[in-house]
Amino acid sequence: MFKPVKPLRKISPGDVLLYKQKSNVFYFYATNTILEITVHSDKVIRFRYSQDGDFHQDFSYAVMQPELPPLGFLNIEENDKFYIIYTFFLHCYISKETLEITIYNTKGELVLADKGGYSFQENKDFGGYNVYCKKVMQTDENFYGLGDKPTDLNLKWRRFVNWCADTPAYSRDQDPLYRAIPFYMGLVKDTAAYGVFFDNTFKTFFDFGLNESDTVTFWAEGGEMNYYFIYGPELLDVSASYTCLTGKAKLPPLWALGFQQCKWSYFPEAKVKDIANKFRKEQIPCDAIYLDIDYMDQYKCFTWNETHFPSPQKMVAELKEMGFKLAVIIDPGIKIEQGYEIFDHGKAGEYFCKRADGPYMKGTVWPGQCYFPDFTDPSVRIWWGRLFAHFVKIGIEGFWNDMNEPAVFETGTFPLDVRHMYEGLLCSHRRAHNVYGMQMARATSEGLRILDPKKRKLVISRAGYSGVQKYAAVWTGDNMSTWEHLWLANVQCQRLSISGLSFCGSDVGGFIGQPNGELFARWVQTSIFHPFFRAHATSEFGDKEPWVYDKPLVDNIRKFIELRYQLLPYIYTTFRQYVHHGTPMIRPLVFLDQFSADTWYRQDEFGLGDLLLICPISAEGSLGRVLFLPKGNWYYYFSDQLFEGRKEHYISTSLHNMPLFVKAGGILPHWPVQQYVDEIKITTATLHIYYNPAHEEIVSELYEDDYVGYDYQTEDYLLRSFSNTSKLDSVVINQFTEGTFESKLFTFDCILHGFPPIHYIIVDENEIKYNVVNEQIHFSVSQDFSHCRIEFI
Ligand code: MIG
Repeated sequence: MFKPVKPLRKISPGDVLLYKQKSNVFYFYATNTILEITVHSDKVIRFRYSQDGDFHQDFSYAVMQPELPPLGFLNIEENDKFYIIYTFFLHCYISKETLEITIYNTKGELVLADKGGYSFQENKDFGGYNVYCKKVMQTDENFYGLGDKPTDLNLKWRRFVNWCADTPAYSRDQDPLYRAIPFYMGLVKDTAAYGVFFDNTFKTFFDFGLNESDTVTFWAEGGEMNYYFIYGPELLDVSASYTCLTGKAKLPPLWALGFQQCKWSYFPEAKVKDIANKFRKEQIPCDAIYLDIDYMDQYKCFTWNETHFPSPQKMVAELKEMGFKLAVIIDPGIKIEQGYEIFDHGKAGEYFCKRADGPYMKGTVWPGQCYFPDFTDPSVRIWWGRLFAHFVKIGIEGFWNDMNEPAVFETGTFPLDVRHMYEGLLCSHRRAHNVYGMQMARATSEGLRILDPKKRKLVISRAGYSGVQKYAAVWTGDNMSTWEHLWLANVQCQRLSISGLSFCGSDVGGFIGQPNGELFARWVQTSIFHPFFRAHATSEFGDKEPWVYDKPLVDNIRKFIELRYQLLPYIYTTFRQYVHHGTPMIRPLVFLDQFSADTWYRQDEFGLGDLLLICPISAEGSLGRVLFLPKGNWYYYFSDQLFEGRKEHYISTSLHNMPLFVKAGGILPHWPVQQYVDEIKITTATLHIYYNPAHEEIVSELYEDDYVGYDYQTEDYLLRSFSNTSKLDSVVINQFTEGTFESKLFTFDCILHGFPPIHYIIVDENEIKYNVVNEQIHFSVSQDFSHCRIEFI
């Protein structure tokens, strides 16, 4: 009568029967599986498995135009047990008996080995297979990555799921959150770091030794086992290669690196102006103000509430006068309402998602009952992109994509039977869910580029899949005004950054709740080092703008926002390095010094670019803290005291300073304080030059372009490299430049830090004068100097 259901068996590939090679692609035919191995570069190898004799059509939203170095060396050999693929850096063994993969570097160190490796299990409910991959977790192996998980930086002994979710007021260790970034990095002891990018958009899982110790498993509820192995050997290289594989970001307009003020919601227009005036009156630098959903007419996308905003164009122009950009929110849900133009067009064009049997996907969000565009359809993206024409015409420059997990009030997200175009591949929401938000951001970003090809815009997105960095910046979502969330913001931004998403930040001050002044000030201090720097909050808990606190706190907050503006040339240069090389802007300590085991579990300290090391204070009433500095020597920014790296130090801090260090030998540019990025024509930048007691050469960069357009993509930029060679008796600085952009700078004011007493200074053959100000040496050089020698007494 009642038959017990047999649990479905996982099937393994079996013996290899034969193999074929087509240039850099290999096919291994085993009893139950075909394995395709593509050697993309000497460090990047793709593994793809199929069990029905053919592969799915090859397509990826993440990997579109990978920019990898050309393959240098490729060879295959075999013995009785293995096929062995050789590249310049790797030896990849494929077992003839089990199809298991084992990868060594050329030093013979084991980097990544299958433990059982690939297996699959039929998915009786939906068809296809659940696909699994099991790897050895080596002794002393540690794990990093996976996007926005609000959990300890090192992922060891934990399990995670990737399924974009609207998760307001999330808590520590909650999983999943808004993004799906199925990419992790492993660090085997200190020597060999690698990455695994599991390019599968279904719900994916990662287990780092929780289920079975000594084992890492990743699996998906559909699609193919399709992953890229990325070799380092340094973590920084792995992260950079992953970014080059899944798509580099573009440079944002410079204003988007300034301070931004948001609230749910500023309205009516008078309130917006009031906020703008307040910033200027308080002399707190700020570049952008945001409008949340209440600017719309009944929350209908691409409309205005005419009572609250009778003349948006005039308002944008007036804000512009004052040096503010305006950013507006856009949600994906389109209100079902005949006569509402967007709805009518969307319906006529068949742009909305449908359920399995034909009805529209209907769900309630802010406007009430809505339909939702299918952003996986190219024609929908084109339609959507054009809808921004009015915003662009009236001068809006920031576009904030929210609710794109997609979020639905009643059901959390779409039911799984919803259909998607998926670039013609036609699939259910099971496959399209994790890319929905990313494709909305893409539609926005590509549309804006067409509408205004000369001027960069800011696009931010809440949801995203691997590669979303091509289209948008991200923020960590609906956090809370607590000290724990300040700590989480630090860890989440480090993790996002190493997962390809450097342009990230948190809602400064916390979205939900009322921070006291100390918490707000510490949040600002942390976030001036996050590429996306925006205060945001619900209105529920009263005002949270920087000026609502006591005067000493306001002064403190102002001082640190001013520091952000002084550091803009450095942050912009670091952004350019990310855009150009894929290197993460924010770097966890282990990325700065993986050779020191002390860094493997540390998570408070982080680097911003090549020269700065920050350790935020995230405890109430803190008077100081212990921190660990990576290799090298480091100057405390506020006193020039020199600290030795690879050691723990106790740093005492009042609210007026925070652990901020500059790398010895670094040349750190500063601009004067501005109230917004284009306020003054900057013709002089300050170069803070740090003596290097270790006497090796340190190269620092300074990058300039027009800060708004795209000409930088065709050589119209200026990249300066300053090489600083500190010796016992002198320091020599040489400047080299690249690119055709004509600098707006005339001079550099140089300030020396940590130098022995000076005898004389020679710049391009001439001895020059210097001044002593507050016991520091100051001197000026022309911006095009090429050689500077500082002789000691
Ligand atoms: O259901 O637009 O994360 O930043 O202020 C909440 C209102 C919708 C969530 C976003 C938040 C935004 C809010 N939104």
